[in-house]
This record gives sequence, structure tokens and C-alpha cells, in this order.
Amino acid sequence: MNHVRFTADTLATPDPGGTVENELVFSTTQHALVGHLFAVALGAHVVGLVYFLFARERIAPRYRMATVLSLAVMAASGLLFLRLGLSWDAAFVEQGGQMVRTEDRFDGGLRYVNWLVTVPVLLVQVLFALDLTRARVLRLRTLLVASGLAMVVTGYVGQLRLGQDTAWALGWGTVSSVPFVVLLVVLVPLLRGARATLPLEAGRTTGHLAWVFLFFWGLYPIAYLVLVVSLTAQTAVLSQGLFTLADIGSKVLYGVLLAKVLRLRSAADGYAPAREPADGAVGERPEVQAYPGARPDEQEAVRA
Ligand code: RET
Repeated sequence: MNHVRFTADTLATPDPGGTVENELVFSTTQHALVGHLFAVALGAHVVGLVYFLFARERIAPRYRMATVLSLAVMAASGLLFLRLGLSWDAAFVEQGGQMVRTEDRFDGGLRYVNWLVTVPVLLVQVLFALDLTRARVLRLRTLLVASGLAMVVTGYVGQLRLGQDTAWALGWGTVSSVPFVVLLVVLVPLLRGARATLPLEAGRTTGHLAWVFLFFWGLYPIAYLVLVVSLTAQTAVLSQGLFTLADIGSKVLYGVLLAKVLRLRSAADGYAPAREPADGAVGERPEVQAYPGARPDEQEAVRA
């Protein structure tokens, strides 16, 4: 079944690499918007990289590898967004107030290739947050990595004919959703149940991690489906926006929360650098103490 839904803003030649954006004509605003989204994502990953570089010191050696993996994810995905941005700019040129395709093509498939590396890493990483036996970790790791890879590979196959063959894109999208559901069913209850075994605040943050996982990972199939349902310049911008938002949430925000859990676990284990400063990670001071340099009347006011 071949459905090519050409609308006013589509061109007649399907892209051989399966990236639907190459078949569309964008307004200059739409083109700029997508380019800027890629730039925001690149910035977020650079910030993440520097953050994890320093957060690492405050995490006990036992959990530190998880933060090293966050660093690796930031580097790999930051490079992806650099490449997406360059590819996006080279693929279109302004003509008569619109952005039309050049001889270069935008390579949207790069995203999926990046996930092939980052998805298994993100799934292995999260196990550091939980207090599990070695045998359980080994079993879970195999299940999560195999499901993650199956999800990405089948999704990649699906997107190769996205916009050209609806049955193909929907079929492979459905196949890809099966391991995705396995991931959700295994991980969400595990993260939500962590309160029972972790220190109070670490358990609470691990619970938040479950929602971040559910929300941001859930955006990917929506971004994919948007293009199956309707292929226009507008839906392509929406889809790129959703994918990019999902990437920032599922890697940077997720990594920051995970690092917090690991720091709290390190502190609870008695690892001294995790306790410095005594009260929290963002430089705040306890409410009940006056600032050391405060005037005597201010100190009095705080004590009152
Ligand atoms: C696809 C195809 C359609 C069905 C489903 C998908 C799910 C993709 C997901 C990707 C997660 C990627 C992450 C990347 C981090 O670097 C492949 C879009 C279910 C959940 C977390």
C-alpha cells in the first residue's frame, strides 16, 4: 500500500533515505524555528556535560559510573544536534520567500542511529539508582538493553518509508511499541517502588524519575505518529519539536535527577564529599541561620 499525501507544501520526489522533511517546502520562519530548536538542544547538552563533569566528584565510587555514562550521553547527543543543525542548514535554501531543498539532504535518520547507542546506556544507568541484588541487576540489564535495542531498530526500519508507505510505517511502529511497553511495564513500577528501600529523599526523587521517564519517552512515539497521520511542513516542525523536547528531557533532566539520587545515596552511605555543603546541592543555607556577615539586628531577626 503506497500512500504519498502530497499537499501544497510537498514536492514530488520521495527522499531515498526516508527523511520526510526533504520532500517539504518550509516557510523561512518554520525553517528558522527548527534550526533554533537544534541549537537549544545542543546548548542543553553542553550544559549537561559540564554539570555532570563536576557532579561526578560528589558521588561515591560505587555509583560514579552512572554519572560517567551521563557524560558520554551528553557528548554523543551534543554531537548529534551539531550534525542535525548543520545538515538542516545545508539542506534548504531560500527561494521566493520559501525554503526549498538543495542538493544536500537533511538526515533525520541520524537521530535513530544516536538512540541505538544512548537508549541502552540510559537504561543501564537507571539501575544504579535502585537498591537491587547483583543477580537482579544482571537479569534486568539484559531485558532492558534487548528491549531498548529492539525498539530503536524496528522504529528505524519504520521511519525509512515514513511518508511513503503508511502500512509500513504503522506496522513497524506497532512492532517497535511492543518492546517500548515492556520497558514501561518493567521500569515504572520499579522506580515508583524505590521509596521502600532508599533513603527518604532519594526514594522521592526516584519516584519523580518514573514520571520523567514516562512523559519524555512517551513523546517519541507521538512525534513519529504525527508524521504518519499527516505530512505537511507544520506537522514536520511539530514532530522535530517533540523529538527535540523528548531528547532534552530524557537525557539532560533525567541525568540531573539520577545524579541527585546517587548523591543522596552516597551521603546516606557516609561518603563525605556527598555531604558537603551540609545542606543540599545548590548552595542554599539552612533557613534558621543568619548569613555570617549579617548585621547584628538581622541576626537577631532570624533568631526571633
Ligand atoms: C519509535 C517508533 C514508533 C514507536 C515507538 C518509538 C519509540 C521511541 C523511543 C525512543 C527513545 C529514545 C531515547 C533516546 C535518548 O537518547 C522508535 C519512535 C514506541 C521511546 C530515550
